[in-house]
Amino acid sequence: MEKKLNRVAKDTNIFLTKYLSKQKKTNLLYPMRYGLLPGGKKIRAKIIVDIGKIFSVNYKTLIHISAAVECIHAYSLIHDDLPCMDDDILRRGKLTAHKKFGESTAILAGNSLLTIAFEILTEKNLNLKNETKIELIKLISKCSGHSGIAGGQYSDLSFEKKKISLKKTISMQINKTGKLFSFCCMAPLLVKKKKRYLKRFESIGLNIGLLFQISDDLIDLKSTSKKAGKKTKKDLKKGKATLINLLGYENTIKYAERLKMEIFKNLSIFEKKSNDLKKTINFITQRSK
Ligand code: GRG
Repeated sequence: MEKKLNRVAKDTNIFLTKYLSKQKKTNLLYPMRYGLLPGGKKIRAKIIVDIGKIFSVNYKTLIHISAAVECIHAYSLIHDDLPCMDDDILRRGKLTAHKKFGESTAILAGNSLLTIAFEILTEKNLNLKNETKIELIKLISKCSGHSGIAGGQYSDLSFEKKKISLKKTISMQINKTGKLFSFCCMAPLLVKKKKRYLKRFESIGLNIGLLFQISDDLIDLKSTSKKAGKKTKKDLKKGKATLINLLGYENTIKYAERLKMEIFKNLSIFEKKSNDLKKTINFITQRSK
């Protein structure tokens, strides 16, 4: 599984390196590269490739869409680390973008990564009908903005040090982390016009997001900064609304097992074709960074 993940990460990085090298040279390109390329697992790209495999989508198309997703993900991490948000100094084992380049540059590099994602999806060499490109851009916009990543981040910050219900915590995590995964799960279906499966894969994506968030919270609780490449043991100190803080360790593990079973049940009709995706999901639950 890790070999295949590395392959997808490498191909996504090659695409992005080439793409950025063809851009007009500006002062923001280096900080954009810094936040985007080295160190990230590119797990969202792997999920796009795994689902693309179920529906026989062309690999080049999948990497092209993955590149756009990874730009949005990198923007969200750069902004998440800012002093006005989670105020972190370490990300992917290196200084965070604002520590390295200053706050205003980090904000602008993040903004530029967000907008370049849309540019990537409009490219002529993405061999899809304009109508499909518009559907992809609309969905990724919805998953990134106020009803997705940004909205979830707003809730996450406003929930700090408050008593928040399980329902509200799950809904915050679905927006902050789950919506981008749901885009990854639905994008190959939009490409192949398999609209009858959209709802099923939206739900799979949201559940993968929750599972991913739980493993992130477990890393914060149990891992070290050295292993994780970012500061750990922050959630409790900051009074973050997490499932572990709400349900306790044992019940969170049980909840994660139920999420995984539900995802696998939803995949059962695809039999062997979904094996790669199942392996990626197992990797998410066992990851250490
Ligand atoms: C600032 C608009 C805005 C949003 C921030 C992404 C995010 C929302 C917050 C990050 C906080 C966090 C720990 C979320 C949990 C899920 C997550 C995005 C983890 C990091 O993603 P990985 O592990 O990172 O895929 P790599 O470095 O491998 O790319």
